[in-house]
Amino acid sequence: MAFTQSPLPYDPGALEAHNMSARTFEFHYGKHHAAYVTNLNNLVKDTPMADMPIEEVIKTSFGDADKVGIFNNAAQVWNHTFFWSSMKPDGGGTPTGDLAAKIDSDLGGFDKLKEAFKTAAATQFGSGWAWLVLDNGALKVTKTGNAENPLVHGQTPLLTLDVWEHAYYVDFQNRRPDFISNYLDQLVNWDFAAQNLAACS
Ligand code: MN3
Repeated sequence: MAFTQSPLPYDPGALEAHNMSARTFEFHYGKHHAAYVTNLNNLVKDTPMADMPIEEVIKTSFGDADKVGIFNNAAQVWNHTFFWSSMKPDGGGTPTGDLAAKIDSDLGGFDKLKEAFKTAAATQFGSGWAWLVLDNGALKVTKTGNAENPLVHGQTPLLTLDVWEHAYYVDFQNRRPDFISNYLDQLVNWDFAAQNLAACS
């Protein structure tokens, strides 16, 4: 059974008005994400990992020197699928309900969360990801390098932003801080984060 690339949750041109172009999706979804799926399938072919849920492949291969390639590709497949759902057309705005209340109690409010997220995303040196996670029942903003993700640290991801250069170079060139602000202002899908939080309770 081969791993497959999840369909985008919206049209590849759906975020054009919010500064993420169809051209970005042509490469980021159509080339980068697709290549991770192809690579993963080639690496696990005819091994027990080919039949594991992808989360198990990620957790099992993490930290295993012989399985670095499997980990990198499996995690990147998962991370990108999660990233597409972390955005939506007409995103941005403010969280509501239980998520908003938890942001207030755990992180000191929405403005503090935004600042922490901007800092994490901007200071991830080189390639990686910024995350909002649930860690031992509390919200936390984190960053990871390359393909690493919160699953391998026992955390539950609620939201992510890809800060690999390929994620923003087409639309923002070298201006990562502008890409981060645009994500928070116009793209982020707080409903997705709220659903992921609700699934934990
Ligand atoms: Mn990427």
